[in-house]
Amino acid sequence: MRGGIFILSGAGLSAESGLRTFRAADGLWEDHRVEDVATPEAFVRDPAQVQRFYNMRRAQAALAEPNAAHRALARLQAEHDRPVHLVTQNVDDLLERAGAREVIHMHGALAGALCAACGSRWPAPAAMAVGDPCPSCGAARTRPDIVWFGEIPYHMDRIEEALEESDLFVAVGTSGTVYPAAGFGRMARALGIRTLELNLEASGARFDEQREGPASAVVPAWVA
Ligand code: BJW
Repeated sequence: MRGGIFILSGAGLSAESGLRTFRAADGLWEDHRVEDVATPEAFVRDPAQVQRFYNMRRAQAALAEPNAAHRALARLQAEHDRPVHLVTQNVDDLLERAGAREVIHMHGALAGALCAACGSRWPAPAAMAVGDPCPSCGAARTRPDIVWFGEIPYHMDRIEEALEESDLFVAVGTSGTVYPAAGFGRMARALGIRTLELNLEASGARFDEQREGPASAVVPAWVA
């Protein structure tokens, strides 16, 4: 049965909590593009650099606080009488720290470590090091539990089900440049679902309605 709300968030949701977006002018990390550090190939080429990138991101996320947009989405999920599916491309835990439940992290989580040998997962230490052994199998092939370019995003079946039971699709703070998330709006329209974009600046993708402004203003105003 339809009636739910599907909310897809991106880096713009956490920008006002002090976490950088990827494709803004300030989106470079030590002069590297995200495409150069967030790939399996980069991890093979220079694992220490990739671990440094994610250790830095963990440190930044630990210092960040949820902003008014995270809190508004958590409140909407708690108070709405139909399901509110929070699907995020973000790897921080600011929605959870704002009180949200069941956040679907399609690109993984900074808080997780993953064994490339046996696939087991465990909480990542604040600083992962190259060659840290996997607690389950002992292999020294541990990595951040993050979906890099060329890898299949997590929870795709759940995401598809959530979309099919929704009648409103809302994209918050995402540039719509990275697939498959970039295709969710089009999928929603094909299913006859109304689409809304909340972004600092319209992304250029087609939506039924667009509201421009910082997430900390436009999200609470929409939820109210
Ligand atoms: C504000 C704001 C404020 C600012 N308030 N708003 C050619 C064609 C089509 C596809 C491909 C292709 N070549 C390769 C691909 C596939 C590839 C892809 O899409 N590449 C594109 C670059 C072309 N995708 C993949 O490889 C994915 N896997 C895949 O496709 O597998 C195949 C498959 C899928 C499904 C089923 C079966 C098979 C994997 C993608 C993994 C993405 N990983 C990253 C990094 C890891 C996570 C991390 O380290 O954090 O994820 S890349 C990076 O981009 C990160 C983000 O989650 C993702 C999206 O970025 P986001 O969130 O939109 O951020 P920005 O910076 O782009 O935009 C910020 C927005 O906020 C802007 O709009 C601002 O206006 C706004 N904003 N301040 C409100 N205050």
